[in-house]
Amino acid sequence: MHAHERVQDIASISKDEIPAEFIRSKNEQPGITTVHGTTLECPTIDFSIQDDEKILNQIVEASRDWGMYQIVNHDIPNEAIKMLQEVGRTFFELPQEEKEVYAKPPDSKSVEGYGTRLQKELEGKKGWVDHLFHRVWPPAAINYQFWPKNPPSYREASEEYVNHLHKVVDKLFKMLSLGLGIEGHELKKAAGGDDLVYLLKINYYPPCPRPDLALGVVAHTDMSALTILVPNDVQGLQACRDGHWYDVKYIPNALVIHIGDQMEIMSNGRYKSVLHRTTVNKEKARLSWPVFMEPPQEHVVGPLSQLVNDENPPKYKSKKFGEYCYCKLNKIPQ
Ligand SMILES: O=C(O)CCC(=O)C(=O)O
Repeated sequence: MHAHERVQDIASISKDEIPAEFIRSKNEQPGITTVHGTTLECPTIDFSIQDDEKILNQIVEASRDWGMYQIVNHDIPNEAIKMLQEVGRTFFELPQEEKEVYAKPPDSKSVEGYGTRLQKELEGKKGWVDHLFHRVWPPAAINYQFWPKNPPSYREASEEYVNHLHKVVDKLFKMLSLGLGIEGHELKKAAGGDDLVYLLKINYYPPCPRPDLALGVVAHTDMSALTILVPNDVQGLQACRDGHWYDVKYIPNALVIHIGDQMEIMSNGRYKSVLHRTTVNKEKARLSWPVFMEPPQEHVVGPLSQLVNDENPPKYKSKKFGEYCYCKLNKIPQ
């Protein structure tokens, strides 16, 4: 492994400038393309109100019009989020060679492991971010070789967070189903049911001397059905609305929900996956913990049959999730 392949290493020796491959083209540079003076007020949904119908309507509208929203007063204890964040940060602060033990094997077809670049970028540019990916659910899909052993509480903290996550996942799938006029269990079933895979990613965005020129994660929509994310307290997430980029306000302990491509497909376009990207910070490391809720690789996903008829023909192909990912990552049309 080349010593300077990790962005964390590059960051540690970059004082005022950054290497050319991190400088985005003009149409992407956050310094030029961010709308200033407004943070995007993407919807905030309070799960603690005693009015399920109101929550349902808010989720459905936000999933249709925005594809992104934040949930507050969910049942996940702040302490569980804090522990998840603490163990992740501790891992990324380990010496580089300790992290390399978990590096994604070069010939691996899975994304699992510690790594730096995911998507092929057309101009050969790089994002200012390293990551760790590993599946956290269901138990049969877990490869503990990619779970850090240091800090020792890493596994317990991650499992604790996942235990709390199930309720939110099931509630979202149920409400999104009902919002399509179908039975509550249908959407989750169509996404893989009990085999639905939860893939945890930790993004580590080191401090960057030129946050005006670099991006963390470049503009993309998630391939998942749903993504549930918690960031640390450093601003960085941006969403695209009508072709403009806006900061998404950081709300402590909120869960950020992204509608992913598979949800857009299953709903035949009634819910929209959201185009988003991240910026980086000059002084502070930013971290985020998205969990991607994905169908198993061999599972076929397409518009739900209940939503398709002569007036509403399918707008998307049905295909195996694994094939969808292969096409997307290699920029092959779906
Ligand atoms: O860091 C974030 O807030 C977003 C991360 C993201 O979009 C991704 O990892 O796909």
